[in-house]
Order: sequence, then structure tokens, then C-alpha cells
Amino acid sequence: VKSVEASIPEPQREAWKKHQVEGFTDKDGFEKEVVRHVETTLARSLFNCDEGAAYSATSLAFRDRLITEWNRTQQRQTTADTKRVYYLSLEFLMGRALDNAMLNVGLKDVARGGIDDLGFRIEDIIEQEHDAALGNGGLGRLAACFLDSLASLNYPAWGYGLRYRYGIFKQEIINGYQVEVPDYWLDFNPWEFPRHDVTVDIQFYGNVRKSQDENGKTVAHWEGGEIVTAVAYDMPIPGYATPSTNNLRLWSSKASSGEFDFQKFNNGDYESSVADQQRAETISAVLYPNDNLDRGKELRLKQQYFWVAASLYDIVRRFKKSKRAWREFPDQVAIQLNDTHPTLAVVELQRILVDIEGLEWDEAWNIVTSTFGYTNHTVLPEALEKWPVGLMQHLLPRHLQIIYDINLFFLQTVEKKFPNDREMLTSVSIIEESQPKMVRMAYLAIVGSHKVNGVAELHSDLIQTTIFKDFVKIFGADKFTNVTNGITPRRWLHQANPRLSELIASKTGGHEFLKDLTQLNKLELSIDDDAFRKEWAEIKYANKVRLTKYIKKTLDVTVNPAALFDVQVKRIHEYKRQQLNIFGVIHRYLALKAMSPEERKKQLPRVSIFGGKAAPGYWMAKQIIHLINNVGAVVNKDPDIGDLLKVIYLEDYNVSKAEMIVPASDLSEHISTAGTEASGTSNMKFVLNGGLIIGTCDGANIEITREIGQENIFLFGTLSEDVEDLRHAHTYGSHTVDSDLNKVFDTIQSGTFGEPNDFGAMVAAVRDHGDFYLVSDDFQSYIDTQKMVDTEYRNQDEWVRKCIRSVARMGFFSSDRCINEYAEGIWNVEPLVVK
Ligand code: F55
Repeated sequence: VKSVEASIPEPQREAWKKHQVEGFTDKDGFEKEVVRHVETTLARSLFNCDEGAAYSATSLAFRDRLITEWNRTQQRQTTADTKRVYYLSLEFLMGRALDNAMLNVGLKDVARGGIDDLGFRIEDIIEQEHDAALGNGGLGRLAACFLDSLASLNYPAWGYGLRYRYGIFKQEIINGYQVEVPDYWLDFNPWEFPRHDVTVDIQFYGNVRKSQDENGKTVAHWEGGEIVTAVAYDMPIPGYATPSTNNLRLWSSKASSGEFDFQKFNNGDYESSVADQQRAETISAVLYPNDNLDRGKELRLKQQYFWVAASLYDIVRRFKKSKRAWREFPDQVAIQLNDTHPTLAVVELQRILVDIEGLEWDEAWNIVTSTFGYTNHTVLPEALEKWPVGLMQHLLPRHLQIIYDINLFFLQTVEKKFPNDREMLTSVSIIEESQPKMVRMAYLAIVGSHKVNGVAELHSDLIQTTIFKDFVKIFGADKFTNVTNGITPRRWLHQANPRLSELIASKTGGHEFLKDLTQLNKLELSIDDDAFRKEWAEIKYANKVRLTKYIKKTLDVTVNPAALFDVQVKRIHEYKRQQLNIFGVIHRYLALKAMSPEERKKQLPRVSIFGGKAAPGYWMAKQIIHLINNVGAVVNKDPDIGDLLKVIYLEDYNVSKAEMIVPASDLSEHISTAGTEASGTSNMKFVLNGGLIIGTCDGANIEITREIGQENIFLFGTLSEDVEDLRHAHTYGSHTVDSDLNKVFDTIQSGTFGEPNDFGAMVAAVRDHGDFYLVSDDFQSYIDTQKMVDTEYRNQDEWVRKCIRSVARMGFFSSDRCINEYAEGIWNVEPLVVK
């Protein structure tokens, strides 16, 4: 590690203080900065400044402003010497940064005026930015919302992740099929700061030698293997309406510049030295595009260790500067594991403390378990991470030994508590005695943490009663807790829906609600105000018009903005049941076709909008995308149907598109099989933007219902406690599919939406193969509930009232509430108040 300790001596500090940079505060100052950046940083001029250059210069101007506060925040935190939180996540789905930066520092209006003076429109400038899409879906976006809340609430916190060269792929729809295109996003990224002086050498492979020290104690030495260097890239995370600006540190891999390579190079082995370089760079090259599926690839394990080892080295280095005793480590450091992906951090910290720092095992283990917290995001068995023991042995030989020791000591305590219970021992062992043997990462994370949390009440109950029930018996119920997810109202209301944010501000006494979302409840006082409701409805309509134009531009389909916009945008997965939605759409189409023209005239027009990516290797998810597109191709040009039904597939759903789609929804679908969606967070975004939900009793839908009232949500379907019995009955009893759903299947099979027998596997999954996701069980109640939606939507006045009441009651779902719960219940950290 190269790190220079350099500080300006006291007598010379005056000169620095005199020239301290104070960022622009008005339009003139902003324009001056933009022009300066165009003419110097970008080496262009007013004669060749396009929107791209204007975006770059605007971003650089705001970046400069962030840096000043960022430096001060870091200095304040170092001086205060208080406990810090480290959020370890393999995914940060940040989206765009410029709009967020402008709003958080409170200078968007200043920028709008300045950009206007310089000959551009702020909306066009914002649109130039490429999303930072370093995540798959909910888990990655949650990490991004948490960073926003941590900074906004003044918590001393760092995010740690990987700087992927390629984020989640760009999705194109070609002839109705998903095609994946690489997402190279680093061409020009003004928001990151390479720290070429902050590097860590990471070791892989090799072997372990044991020796005795002078006291006869056995010491392990991990030797040989290969070294890859981690380079830090930092991104400033501005808080809203506070100077606090936290740091997101992302690691990039490169070949180590050790003697080894120079030797090769000097020996004329140019080719193989370049090959080494490429192999090293592969580690941080690409985000794995699977959500809720563990594929067990060696490179993924390498990514995990690379990132975890670099981050821990960095955290430990910072701690060591304070010269405190090791036992104080948990008073200074809280590390949160976002799912099991960073679980090797548990093992790595134990290794640092025992092998390198020479602590006794038990003392080290106490420090480790007091430091970590683990958040679980799924109960789906195919998503629970396991690694083959052989692979672990090969890649991380010392870590495997430590895992075995952790397991041994853990099983000894289990044995004491449950003597002669062999079944208990095999069921909780970190090592699964399968062929091949596997390391169960969730079990390791539980054993290595002091708190384990689920992400919504139902989910937290489920993990304690099903997949982790034996651990509750062993550690007691106190170790397990719930922290219901939340979303940042800054991005998901103020930024995505500025007009609604202004209207709310005018009724609640300013923008205070953006810092304390419970203040939304004041909206209910205005519910009988006719002008208020009228403006509310107008804003929704304007947001729908915007989406209508986008649909026209990108898909050349004309939709009626007065129609009911029914939206399901999320990753495509059988458990999320986009297939139930599209079967429902087909059912609606058949019903419309069967009507007389007079009857049709009485129907409510609807636009069914889908969006989302399928994991590239998930064949069935891709079939679902194909069916939706094929249904759209038939329905959208059917002259009998006209405006009454349109089916839209929005390409390449991502964070910035969500900011346009979410505010335009009347009804959104959150219809997972009960017990499968841990929480869901887009459900919160849609309601916060004045849309209603059709949903199952799953994840956070249940708590949303509790908060907003069951009269304001369209719930349907099987309850989670009945799922197991139904699945059993499908397989072992007789499973029949009702006639409405069979008609849908027959229509598909007849070739209406492609060739006969296209989509046969999708139909068979329900009809013949046990219907694991209970589509047939929930179909009728789904259709009936959609009918109720149609009826209620006709009463626009009452519909708008429901929307307003719902928004008024959504205060609970701010990620600020969520972060405060983590801070108090898990991390034991306090905000660092800024004077
Ligand atoms: C990504 C990679 C792997 Cl190996 C496993 C899972 C994922 C992933 O993307 N998971 C994910 O997004 N989970 C979601 O987390 C959200 C935040 O807690 C929940 O709201 C949502 O229910 C859950 O599916």
C-alpha cells in the first residue's frame, strides 16, 4: 500500500485558508463556472458546445461544489472520531447524479436560469447523463436509497462496492425478444475520483504454512499465489439540505505492479504480461446480471473476496490511525452486509486479527461478531448463496481453514445446548455435507453477526420460522429483527415528480416533508379542497401525457392519456408473476372481442404497461417478455379494440426511466406469490406518487395496507400460510384450471399470438407441472379485483381522494425511518451534527 502522510505545517496554513474554495451560490457564479469548464477543462468554446458538453460542464460545476463539502465532512468525521457505518454492497443502483446533486444542494433553480441564459434547457441537459446502473434491481436500489438517507441524516457512513466497467446490460427488444447489449458507462464520468494513491494488493490461491512462534503458539502464513491490485474510486454522496457529503468507495482491479511482472516484462515475455493484466482487470469488469439466483461462478467469488478484502484493509487502516486498542474496534466500526455477498468479510476480519495482528481466537471472534450485521433479502432457495468447498480451498485456502474453525466452535456450542441432537448439527452446520460439500454463506453470515434482519415484517417472520428457525433456537429471538425497507422521498418524489412535490409543499408548510415524511399526513386536512384535488388530478394527467409522448416516440404506439395506466415494471421473474398479468390482459382482450360494439363503448380504456429485464440465462423469463410483446403486436392493431386496450413493453427499464414511469401510473401491480417477495420497494414509490396498487398479501404490501387502509388498496389472492398446502395439493391431488384461464391458454395455444404451441412451456408450467407459483389459484380473484378497479376508476373524484389519503399516510416508508432504525437497533451510531 502506498499512502503518503502529508500535511501543511501551521505557519503556511494561512495562505490555504485565505484561498479556500467557496462554491457558487447564484446564477452568475454558476454561469461563470460552466463557461470556465467548457473553455478550459473541456477545451471547447461557444462555437462547439453541444448538449453533451453543456452536461459535462454543468456536472463539473456541481461536482466542484460537492467536493468542498465532501472534504469538510470527511475532516469533521475524522476529528470527531466517532463510530462510522460501512455499508458493504456488491450493487449500488444509483441512476443519474446531476439532478440529485442540484436538488440536494438546493441550487436547481439557479442552474435552470443559468443554463437557460447559456442557450440550453435544463431537462435536456439532465437527459444527457448515462445512468450509473451498478445493480440488478431492488437490492441495489435499496443500497442507493440508504446512501441518500445516511448523508441526509448526517450519519458518518461509507459505502463500499465494486467499480464495474459494465453495469447491468442494456435491454433491446427485437422482434419481441430481449437482446442484451453491454453497458459501457465510464466514457465520461465526472462523479468519480480515481485515487491512484489508495491501493490494496489482494492475494488469491497459494497455500498455508503453519509455524510456531516463540511462545509455542501456532501461526498460519498464507503464501504464494497471485496478487491483484485494488484501486479506489470515490463518489461524493450529497445529503439533502445539509452540507454532509459522504463517500461511496468503489474498487477497480488492475494487475499488480510488483517485481513479478517487471521480471516477465524484462525477460521479453510481453504477451503473457499483457495477459496477466487482462486477467486482473476481469475481476471488476462486469456486474453479474442475475437477481434472486445464485450461479456459483468462480469469478463471482473472486469479485467478492477482492472487494471485501480491499474494503476491510481500508477500514482497518483508518481504525489503526486512531491508535486505539483492538477491543474498541466495534465502538468505532459497524459493518452491514447487504445480503450474503460480502460474507467473506467475517472471515477476512478474523484472519486479519488472528494471523496478522496476533490476537487470540476468542478475543478476535468477539470483535468480529460485534462488528457485523447481516440483512437477508430472500427466502427463495435458489437465491441462497453456497460455494463448493473445493473452490474455496483452491482460491482462499486460509479462509477455508478459518471457516472450518468457526464452524467447529459454533457446532460445539450447539452441541452443549442441544446434546445428542445430530439432526440439529447437520441442519445448522456451515458446511453442507453434500456431494460436493458446500459452504452455506447465509449460515456463516448469521454466526458471524450480532444482528440479522429481514426487510419487511412478513419476510422477517418467515426467515425466523422457516429457513433460519434452528438459529433462532440457538441464538434466541433477540438476534433476529425486522427493518422494513424504505425509499428516499428526495429522488422518488421531489426529483421524479416536481409538480406534486410543490403541491404538497403548498399544503403542508414548505418542503419540510422531504426531511420528515410523516408530515405528509397534513394533506388529509386539504382533502375536501376542490381546487387542490383538481390540481392533483391535473398533475397526474400531465405525467401521463409525458409518458404517452415517450411511448409514441419510442414505440410508435398511440395511447390515450385518459385511459387507466396499469403498470408492472420490475425484474422479470416467475415469482413476480408477470405471466399472471399478461394472462389477465388476454382474458380482457377476449372479453372485449366477445362484446357487441355498443357494449364495448361502455368499457373503460386501459393501457397495460410492462417493463423489466430478464436475467440473460433465464429462459422462462424471456418467454414471458416474448409473450407480452406478441400480445401487444396483436391487440394494439386490432380495429375492434382501439383505445380500449393497449399493451406496451417499455425497453430497458432502469432508474431514470422509473422516474418518468412511476409518476404516470394510476394502478401498479405487485402480484408475487404470497411469501416470495421479501419486501418490494417500487410498491412504495408508486403509492407515494399518487397511484393505487393491485397486489397480493406479500412483502411490504401488507404494511402499506396497514398504513393507508385496506379501502385504498386492491388486495387479492392466496395468503402465505396457505401456499404450502396448495402446492402439495397441485402435485399430489388433482389440479384443475378454471375455464376462464383455460380459454386464455387455448387462445395462446391456437397461435393467436405467434405460432401454435409457442409458449407451450409457460402454459404447461401452470396446467401440467404443479403450478408452483399458484397462477391458477389466484387467477379468478385477480380478474374479479381488476373488475373492481374498473368500477372504482370511473368515480374519479373518489379515486383521487383515495390517492391523496394514501400519499398522506405513506410517511412510514421513507428510507430515513429505515436508516434511523438500523442506526439505533443494529449499528449503535449517532448522527454527527453539523453546526
Ligand atoms: C442479486 C444477486 C443475487 Cl446472487 C441474489 C439476489 C440479487 C437481487 O437483486 N436481489 C434483490 O433485488 N432482492 C430484492 O431486495 C429488495 C430490497 O430488500 C426487496 O425489496 C425485494 O423483495 C427483493 O427481491
